[in-house]
Amino acid sequence: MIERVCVLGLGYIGLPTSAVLATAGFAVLGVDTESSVVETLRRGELHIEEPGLRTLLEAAQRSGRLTIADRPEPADAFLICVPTPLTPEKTADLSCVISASESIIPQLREGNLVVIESTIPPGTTRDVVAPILERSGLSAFGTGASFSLVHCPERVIPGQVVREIISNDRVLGGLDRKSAEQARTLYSTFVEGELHLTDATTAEVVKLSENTFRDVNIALANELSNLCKRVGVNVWDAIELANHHPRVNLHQPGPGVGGHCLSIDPWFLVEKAPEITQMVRLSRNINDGQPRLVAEEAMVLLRDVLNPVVVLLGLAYKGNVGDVRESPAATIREALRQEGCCVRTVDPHVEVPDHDVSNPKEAFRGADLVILVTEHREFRSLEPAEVGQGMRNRRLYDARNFLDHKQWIVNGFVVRILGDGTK
Ligand code: SAJ
Repeated sequence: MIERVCVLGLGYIGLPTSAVLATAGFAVLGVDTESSVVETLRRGELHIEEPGLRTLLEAAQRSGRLTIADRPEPADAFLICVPTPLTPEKTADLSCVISASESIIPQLREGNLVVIESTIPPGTTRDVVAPILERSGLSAFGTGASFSLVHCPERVIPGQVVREIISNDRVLGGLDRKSAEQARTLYSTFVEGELHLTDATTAEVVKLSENTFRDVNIALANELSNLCKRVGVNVWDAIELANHHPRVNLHQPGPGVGGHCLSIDPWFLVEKAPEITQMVRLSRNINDGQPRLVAEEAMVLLRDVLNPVVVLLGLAYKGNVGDVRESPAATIREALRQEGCCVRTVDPHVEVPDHDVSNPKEAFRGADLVILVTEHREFRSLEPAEVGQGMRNRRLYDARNFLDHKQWIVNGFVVRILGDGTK
């Protein structure tokens, strides 16, 4: 019977999961090794932006069942929700998963359940995490297994985490069947989607396949976008029409693929078999090339301007989130600065660093070009007349086909759209 749950890592996944578990009736110990995170949460404040998370956390804190700490304590179940970044060699950096697993060793008891929600390369649960946990003296394998070990990959999309953590189907990949079944008793208490039981390595591949599917699809959209430019077609119209086919679902082109998932996870497949994952690698490279392409197209729009001033709308990796991890905007900004541009950034969801102008009106003063990088809903209500007032040149590059271009043209803007070869 699971009553006490210890969640390791209080980021985008661990924090909402801790809160959901507490509201579902478990006694939850949320653990983070970052002291600033622990202090912020103990004050009842949030260190990340996610719609609905504040309300969820307040409910968890009101329940009195959520405690925040900097180290684990004995529990019935341990959930590892720590990041797995990419090394410079484009392999998984498992150091957080390893240290979280090691921190459980002294707490592990017979009958415990350990779940890894972090995204990991195939084989990690069995070959890396299990041997670490067995240093406790308990056994993970075979008929003598004395604790359960499961990979249950998180699948929530930033921006809709609070809803999806409950509504999404989950894959429970156990080291053995008993492990997967024990995980089912925990997840069935708060997941409304279906629970699919499988083995740990299959679950690892499933998770990586999901994000790779999306990354490859976006790479195709980006390649088509560049082709459309060449042949004088508007890619947005072409994709919209193609998607009327009952078996076609092309994704959207854009300034690049950011965030902590799509831009990283496909490499975990490549790392395991570089010679047979060529499409995965090519797609990654295509998507990684998009920010540079945006910068190049911006420079074409600025070729007659001396000392150009550019305003980037958006620093976050996608619309309506405050997450800047792996954001294409940072690469675009850097590339434009290298070209000699003065670059300012406006982002209502992100605390923009000091050297940028965070007051939108100030940002546009004397500028030559506005680039829409991130599709934040706030940018739709920008008034082109107001934006253009202080600008030196009224030019707009929309890398997401997001703004109401007619309004901008009426107000004297020269407008270019990524992937639109008709202009
Ligand atoms: N993007 C495009 N074109 C599109 C869709 C997205 O250029 O058509 C870009 C976005 O602008 C963004 C990046 O891709 O920069 C990734 O955004 P996303 O919304 O596709 O996904 P993430 O990274 O926020 O979340 C993904 C989700 N995975 C899938 O949908 C298969 C989510 O369900 C996962 O839980 C999450 O990765 C994760 O944590 O792995």
